Amino acid sequence: MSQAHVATAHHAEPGKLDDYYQTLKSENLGPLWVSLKGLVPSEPRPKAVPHAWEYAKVRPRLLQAGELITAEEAERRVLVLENPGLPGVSQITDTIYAGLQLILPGEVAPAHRHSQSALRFVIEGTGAFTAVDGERTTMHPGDFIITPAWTWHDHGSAADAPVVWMDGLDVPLVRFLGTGFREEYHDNAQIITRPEGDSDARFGSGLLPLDACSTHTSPIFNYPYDRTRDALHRLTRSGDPDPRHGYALRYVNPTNGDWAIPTIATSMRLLPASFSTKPYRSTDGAVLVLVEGNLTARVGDIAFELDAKDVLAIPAWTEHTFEASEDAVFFMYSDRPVHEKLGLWREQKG
Ligand code: GTQ
Repeated sequence: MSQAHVATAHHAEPGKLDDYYQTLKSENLGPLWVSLKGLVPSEPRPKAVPHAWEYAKVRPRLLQAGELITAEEAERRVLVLENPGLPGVSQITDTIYAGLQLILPGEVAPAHRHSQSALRFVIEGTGAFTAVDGERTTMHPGDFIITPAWTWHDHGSAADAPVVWMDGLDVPLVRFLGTGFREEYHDNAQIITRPEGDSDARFGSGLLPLDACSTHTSPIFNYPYDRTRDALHRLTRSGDPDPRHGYALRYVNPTNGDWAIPTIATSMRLLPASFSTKPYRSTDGAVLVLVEGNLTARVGDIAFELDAKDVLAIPAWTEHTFEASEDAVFFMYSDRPVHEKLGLWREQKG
């Protein structure tokens, strides 16, 4: 090896190096050797921490909001689930937004549209509706409803009791990319142009209109819980549950086989009574909503006892297991499609 290739250690005087860094800073330059390991980490280091929100504790806070402000005044009367590791940025994980939205009988949450994609997962109550692009769908607990990016949407309620659903949006991702736009509709509620069930008739039965094209977001508006639940229970009659995911089905865009929302993976899972999953982690950070039963979730080194309607944040690349004492059904969503589309998704089976 020639002399020129032999690395030699330079021990600059400490003051000199600091002066040099100050000069670099003033000239909008930075020494990569100081930041390299942080910029290119050996593995993901999410800022989010494992955390659970007990519905029994959040519900009274939502009802309090219902006494203090109307849905119309608030535009969206939502309590944002803020991860303790990410204070003040409205994020439940490093890339996902989650909130619980309350609508009371007779209220309207005015129509608007935005670049962010949204999902609604109904937690409590029947008879509220959301309208998207001229069609309404009535909400039932466990329904998974889609508001595609840049579609007009308003919410209302013909129920006789409070209705609460979870909002899941790709807000942090759109913020990071700087691609967010929003517009208000000229009226509170949009004009209804199609009968309820229209999108289901066209796209929701394993059939497509003859000339249907591939769409970014699934054209199925509402994936009703009774069908999802029935499918999961029928799975249990043949074949064993997956050791890490239990009986698991993903919501699909029927026009192209992709996830139902291009930026958000959504799935529903059933763990049979006394089933425990094997350790698992993946690069996507996830949100879990328990629909039925009880669940012991171990995420990193924290154990959570979840009851129905509780919400759990599972940070990216954090090993977790689930244990069900009775049959448990839970909804999950994550940023997995974005990882997959960019060739970044990884999983590790412990
Ligand atoms: O219902 O349109 O939780 O635009 C956050 C932003 C709900 C909505 C949220 C929104 C909505």
